[in-house]
Amino acid sequence: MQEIAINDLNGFRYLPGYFDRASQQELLDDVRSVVSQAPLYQPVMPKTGKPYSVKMSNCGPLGWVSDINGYRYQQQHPDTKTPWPDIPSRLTSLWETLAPDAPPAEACLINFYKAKARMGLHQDRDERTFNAPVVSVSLGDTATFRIGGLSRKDPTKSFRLQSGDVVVLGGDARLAFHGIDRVLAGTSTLLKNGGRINLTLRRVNEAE
Ligand code: MD3
Ligand code: FE
Repeated sequence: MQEIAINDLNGFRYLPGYFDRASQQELLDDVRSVVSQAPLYQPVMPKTGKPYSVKMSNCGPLGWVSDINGYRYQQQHPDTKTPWPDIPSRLTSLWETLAPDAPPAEACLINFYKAKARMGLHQDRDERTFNAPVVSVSLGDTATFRIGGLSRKDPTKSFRLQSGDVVVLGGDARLAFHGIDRVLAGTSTLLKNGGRINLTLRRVNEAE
């Protein structure tokens, strides 16, 4: 376990190789089961309706969605209108291990990146509480991840996130600007047709 200080932000933990290959395969099977019930959909940006390059789904009581009207957490899949599947037990266990003081995770966002997909620099601030950390798992092709400070203008550092790596964003890092610059195609054999999956577990509401 290592904790890396970035731009004086505490609470960024980078856990390379947290999941071995067998565990990555099990997580992938979990993701396939979720996506068979809650298919990946194409989110679009509020106001402009421009599609993201990333496709998304969710599991848990709440899911993060973005459409022409805005970003929000909601209980139903935007296309099928049915509740999101449960968070697989392997991921609830991960949350309990890495966020032991936090109430249960309410949302697990699934991001799917094909080779050319990216995610611009942003903050995760659609939740109603920032006390709990965000826990993120990477599967499939390696990506270059960028993280800065609490202001968009702050300097950034970039890291490679490989299949099986876990990142925990707590403390001040919870509101750090971050994004995915690019996916390095062909760097993993986990996904037969390539691409990258990122799972982010989040608490949305204040503890009851
Ligand atoms: C730093 N996902 O879903 S994961 C997102 O790889 C998101 O798909 C990226 O940013 C991805 O919002 C990055 C690592 C990550 C996740 C949440 C964070 C880094 C973070 C929240 C605060 C600061
Ligand atoms: Fe984010």
